[in-house]
Amino acid sequence: MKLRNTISSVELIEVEMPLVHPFRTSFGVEKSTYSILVKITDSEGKIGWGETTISKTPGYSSETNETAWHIQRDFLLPLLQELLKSNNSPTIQDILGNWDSVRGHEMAKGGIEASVWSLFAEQENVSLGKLYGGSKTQIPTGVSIGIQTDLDKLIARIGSFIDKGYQRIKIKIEPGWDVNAVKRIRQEFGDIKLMVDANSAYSLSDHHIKVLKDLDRYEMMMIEQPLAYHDMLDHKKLQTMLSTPVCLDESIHSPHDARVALEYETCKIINIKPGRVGGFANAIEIAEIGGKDVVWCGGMLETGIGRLHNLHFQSRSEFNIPGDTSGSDRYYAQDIIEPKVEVDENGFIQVPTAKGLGAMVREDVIMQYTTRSLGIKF
Ligand code: OSB
Ligand code: MG
Repeated sequence: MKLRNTISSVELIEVEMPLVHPFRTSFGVEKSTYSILVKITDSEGKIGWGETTISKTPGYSSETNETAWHIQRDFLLPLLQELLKSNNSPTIQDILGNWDSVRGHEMAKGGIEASVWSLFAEQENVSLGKLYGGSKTQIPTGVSIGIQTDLDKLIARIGSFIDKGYQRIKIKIEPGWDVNAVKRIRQEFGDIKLMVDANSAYSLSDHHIKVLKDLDRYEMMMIEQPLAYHDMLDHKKLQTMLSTPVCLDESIHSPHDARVALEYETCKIINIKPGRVGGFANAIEIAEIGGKDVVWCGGMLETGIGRLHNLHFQSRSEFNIPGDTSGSDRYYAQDIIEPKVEVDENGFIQVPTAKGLGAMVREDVIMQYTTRSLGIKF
């Protein structure tokens, strides 16, 4: 696929969206989501939207809203402008290749890349899901639940999501909030689809290995990123000690990382977050490398724009494991898209079929949450 009409402008819009519940993980508490939305307009006035899925602090990833703003404004957009002077109908691969001189900064790249896919869908008059190679009409989904102040609150919160239909429960864990929580969940809810995400809070110390082996007895779907955020070796050792599949999140930044992790049996499962791997072209490649039962789609508490992109991506056939894409209400009092994303009583989300993102972007609502913006004429 190639760009049909040339790009006339790109706007970076940083938003701060308050979460309805603070989200506590082993690396900190998030009270709001900070995203850089990317609005790309072509010479016919067609508009694409992307979301840069960064946080305020470098606790999950080394990127933050400040680093992404800097890299997008000072490097990625000038490089894109330069490319368009010599090639006015680039492909996604041309755009990514042109950014090779910028190392890392996957999320900064992914936000702009997503806006180009969205513009392609508008120009081609097709749904974004189709461009992402998907054909499913609905996707199975789950919810990721933060660390709570006590176990009763955790049980109540899980109960409310099970009542709403969510197919799978993921809880965040850290030393001191792990085996006790999982044991209680199994007592209260029996054999629900359950998994834990440690966000790198454990090591291969004797004490932690004991905890991880205790967790192994609860027949969970997987344990996500228990060890260091950049590790590929200790997770491999850990996987040989556990029957529960190890899932990598933070350690995977590219299709190459995914190949290393799977070929070296560092993990059995990969959480694909399109932003973390530099956008949807890489995310698709990883989905193809892993296939069914191996890959699933995570989330970064995205606003409606990133959520729609993830939804379309998950209409691909590989996604049979319920993901972390929850309904808009689970995150925000008011989403920036209409209609908002909803999970039905069987834990499925319908994939929009209309062209492009398949929902309306509420720029008036975006304005209420905007903390800064920058328009660049191409
Ligand atoms: O580790 O998967 C994670 C949110 C922010 C940062 C990291 C993670 C998460 C989640 C929430 O687990 C997923 C979501 O609901 O979007
Ligand atoms: Mg994770």
